[in-house]
Amino acid sequence: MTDLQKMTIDPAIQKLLEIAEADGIELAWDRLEAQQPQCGFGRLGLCCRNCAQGPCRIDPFGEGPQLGVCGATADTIVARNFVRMIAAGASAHSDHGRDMALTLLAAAEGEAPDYTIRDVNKLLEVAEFLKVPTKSRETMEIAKDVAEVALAQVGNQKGELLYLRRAPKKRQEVWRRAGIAPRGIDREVVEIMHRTHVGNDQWYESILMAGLRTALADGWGGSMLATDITDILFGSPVPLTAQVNMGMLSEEEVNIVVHGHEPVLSEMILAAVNDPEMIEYAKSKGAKGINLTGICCTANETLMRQGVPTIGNFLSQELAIMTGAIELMVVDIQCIMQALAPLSEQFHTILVTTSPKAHIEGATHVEFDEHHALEIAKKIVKMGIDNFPNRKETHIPAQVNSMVAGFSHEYINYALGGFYRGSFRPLNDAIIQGRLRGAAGVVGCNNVHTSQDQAHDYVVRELIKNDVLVVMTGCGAIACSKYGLLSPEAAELAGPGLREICEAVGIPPVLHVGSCVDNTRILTVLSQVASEGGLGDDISDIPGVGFAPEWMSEKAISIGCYFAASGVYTIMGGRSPIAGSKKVTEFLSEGWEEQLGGKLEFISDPEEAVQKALKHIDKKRAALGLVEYDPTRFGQSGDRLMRQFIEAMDAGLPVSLYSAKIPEQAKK
Ligand code: XCC
Ligand code: SF4
Repeated sequence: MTDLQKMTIDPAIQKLLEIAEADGIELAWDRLEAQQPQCGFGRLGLCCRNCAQGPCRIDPFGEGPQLGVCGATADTIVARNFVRMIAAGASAHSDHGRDMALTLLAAAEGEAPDYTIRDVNKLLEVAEFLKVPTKSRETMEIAKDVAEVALAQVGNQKGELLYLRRAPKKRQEVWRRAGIAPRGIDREVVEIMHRTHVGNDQWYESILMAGLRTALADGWGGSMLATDITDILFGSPVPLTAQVNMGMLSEEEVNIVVHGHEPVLSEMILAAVNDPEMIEYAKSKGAKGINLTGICCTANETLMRQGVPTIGNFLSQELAIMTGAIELMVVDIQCIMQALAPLSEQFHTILVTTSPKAHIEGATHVEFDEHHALEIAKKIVKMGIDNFPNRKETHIPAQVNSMVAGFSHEYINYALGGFYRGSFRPLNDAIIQGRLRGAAGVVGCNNVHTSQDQAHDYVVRELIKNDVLVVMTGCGAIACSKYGLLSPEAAELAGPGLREICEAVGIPPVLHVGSCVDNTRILTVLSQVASEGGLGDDISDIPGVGFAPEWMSEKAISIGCYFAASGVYTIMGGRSPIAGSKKVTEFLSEGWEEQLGGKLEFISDPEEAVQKALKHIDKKRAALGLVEYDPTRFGQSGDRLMRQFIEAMDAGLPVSLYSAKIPEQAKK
């Protein structure tokens, strides 16, 4: 591996890294080097700063101190640090969910005129889950109640979250028995902060179970509400084609980039750049038009609903500015590097922060307010246009890849079951027959400790080769789309059984199901698969696994834990933040598996991770009494529609996979 390959496998980023090196521009990789050696105690989870008698550090080699000043053991300290990560991650997702609910409320009350209900069916479905009456009521009345119940869920104090009932009955029982059915979203997070305060919960098992309860409040609470309300406001995604990577920046147009997580902002920026007046204004400044692209999860949101191109994932953000082609980058919340502010000063790029919760020193702050959404969005876009004449030399890498995005759980159901009878039956049957060995969710970030995208790419290729259907979200989905794995052609890389299904149903072997909060779509799919029959009656019976090969954020820890608590064997790549305690490490694995049927393990070697995952899938198949997976049994089919679709994509035609127009377009 060359030095560049050790940093990223993305050729576009490699090219920009060379320029950075030549120009002496400092990036995350350089700052990582400057950080060496990183604190060994912190790395293992063995440093406690929870009170002013510390910081206390436990010697992992058993020679130095084994107890903190208060007597806390390594196990307690590691567990406390870990659940605080869960609490932070769950807060991020759930606060996002709260803001979506507040936007829905404002829209329903007529106070946010730029938002409307784009998916009434989804509203009705959610209303039912939230016990909001719908019969002979106006849409906006229902929407108002849904928003209010959603907000009440966030602040709920007693009982259980309503969405838990979406899980298989058996799973709900598991949670109740373990005492981890979450009561309210805010309550669980607050309780973690309380528990981990000095002198409180000091038994690692009890701390970690409380952590799971908080993670569940995220997965089956805050994040699930965020996904549902986003679908209500902006429409449930259906498959569409889109383009990804830096080559989607334009030499001739004003480049506006959205980065962050909340579609409330990015959807309005999209509306603003499509405004004819704005386009005319851009032309008056010498540009050919306005080009909107995105980074990270807000990009995933607009990608899967409107096909807005994505130019990169987490580790691409600094390099995007370095192209010199971005007039304005507008950010909202989460995963935005502070380094963007000083970096953008070295170029002509204007960095605009918009959230009252996410200011960056040196950036321009234009506070977003959903009550005047479009007006503010236009103001921001205009700032970008005005900056176009300041553009200097650009370095836009040519890399572009095609992909299909937009597989909501509703759509997977519909695609598999056909037009008239949406159902997960075909998926279950495929697993039962062994055409599919199993299914996997591969999600999560980039992490500067490992080569950007490499683990995502490796894990996904191996899984599909072994006939494991993969669903992806977040930066992982962006990673693999850059290498063509989310396009229909990738069926060629799949094992024979999976390839056959891809061709028959017309889907890629890797499905993009959305942003990080949309990991809840995977929970919904798993629940429906479990209820469909033939694969046991709980999520933990399904031959499936979860992966976060390049995780770095606290949100990823919360996600990993709610998957484990939902019964999924979940593997996190990179370094283990609990390595300082053998007991904690074992408890998350064997301990949780015994109680919950799911477990969480940190495995840094992707090869080992894949082998363990396949073994687990086979173990679950055997437990269900299914035929042993045999790759030679399937794979004789072909499909005309699929080939036409691929041709149309190659010709650069903007086609939807299920559009009736495909055949004619493909013929041209
Ligand atoms: Fe952030 Fe969601 Fe991680 Fe990407 S994947 S770096 S959390 S943007 Ni969620
Ligand atoms: Fe040290 Fe205990 Fe205070 Fe942590 S809580 S800093 S271990 S004294």
